[in-house]
Amino acid sequence: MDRRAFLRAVGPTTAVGLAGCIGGRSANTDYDVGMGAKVFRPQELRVEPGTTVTWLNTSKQGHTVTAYEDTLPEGADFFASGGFESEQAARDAWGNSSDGTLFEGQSFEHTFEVRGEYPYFCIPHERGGMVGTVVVTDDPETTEE
Ligand SMILES: [Cu+2]
Repeated sequence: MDRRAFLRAVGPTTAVGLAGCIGGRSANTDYDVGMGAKVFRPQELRVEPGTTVTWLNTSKQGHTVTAYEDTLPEGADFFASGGFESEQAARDAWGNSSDGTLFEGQSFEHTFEVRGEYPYFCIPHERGGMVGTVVVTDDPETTEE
């Protein structure tokens, strides 16, 4: 068998195998920040302005994604799972009825337009250190500011 005939023979099989593999992976990795038992992974995410970030609860516990309102960049929108208008509203709603909780497999999205650092936390696990940061920068590949 010459090389071309060999490629024809194995080509389609290889392509199908790869496509299946990629498809399977994207189903599980179609998010930017995962939520573990008491942790956001990665803890710091760097993105360009205009990026929509997706959080996915990859654990069995319920979590929230709630911005620290006082430390948002100037002009930036507040964000919180449950769609609350303020950090206090999110805290109150969670305290009253666990509103805003993301259960296993549920996701939350927010689009970041304004450059700067966005610290956020999980209401039930804040004291356990479940906090994270989204950094919106023109140069997300660099970790130097
Ligand atoms: Cu949590």
